[in-house]
Amino acid sequence: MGKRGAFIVIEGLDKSGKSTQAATLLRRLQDSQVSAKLIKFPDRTTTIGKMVDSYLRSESELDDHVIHLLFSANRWELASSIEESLKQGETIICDRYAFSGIAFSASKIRPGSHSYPLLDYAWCRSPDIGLPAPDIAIMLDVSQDVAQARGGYGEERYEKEDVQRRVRDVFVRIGEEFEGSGGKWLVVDADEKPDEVQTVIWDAVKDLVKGIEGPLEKLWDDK
Ligand code: T5A
Ligand code: NA
Repeated sequence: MGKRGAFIVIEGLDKSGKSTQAATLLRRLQDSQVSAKLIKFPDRTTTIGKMVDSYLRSESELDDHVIHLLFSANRWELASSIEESLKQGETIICDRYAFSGIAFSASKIRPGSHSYPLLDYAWCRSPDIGLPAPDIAIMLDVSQDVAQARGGYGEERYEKEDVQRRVRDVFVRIGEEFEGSGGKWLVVDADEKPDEVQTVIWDAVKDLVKGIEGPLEKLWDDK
């Protein structure tokens, strides 16, 4: 049996440059004759994705539990096609995944409280248990002032300084847990120029994209 494709997730705060880096990586893989495709979450094109999109633009209100489950359902919609592509030897670059799902929901606080969580961390993690696990998650870490200076910042619901600070804290915890469960979690300084960020990313994935012998793991499958 041939090798399977690599599942590469790019995560990070808002405006950390995820989409820019994901697109550059895709071009580089295609130039190197690696079969690869780019997907992104939320996938705003599906029926569920349209509800998520409307919520993010503040055009609709949803209970916080509901929006969390919709983000996860949006990933489950694509789970079997991700598995199939990887099996066929295609590498997948994924712009945001389940880690964003936990980070943005678990960092919400109860109205009127300074730090009391609105949603339990373990509850936030649970709907994504069993999704295809990435072979590497690359976390683009951007500082607040750099992110705010970038195009489009502040247009969507979560693009506020206090939200982003709490999200970043949850990302740190998620990274530790993902590493603890045997996953690869790479934090990259995303304040740097696009080319410099890409160099670090390429270095981390260049062996993985040659294909992987081992099975695809399941996310948070700690038993
Ligand atoms: N969310 C998401 C959840 O709450 N739960 C979930 O489960 C998931 C999956 C939308 C929101 O949804 C939340 C998280 C988000 O708040 P999105 O659709 O991924 O998620 O958001 P986008 O708006 O597409 O992406 P971002 O706003 O986060 O931006 P990116 O992709 O990080 O940044 P990018 O590449 O688009 O760049 C932004 C700007 O900066 C420039 C670019 O040219 C662009 O103008 N730029 C740089 N400038 C200087 N130096 C660099 N290194 C640069 N890199 C990019
Ligand atoms: Na993006």
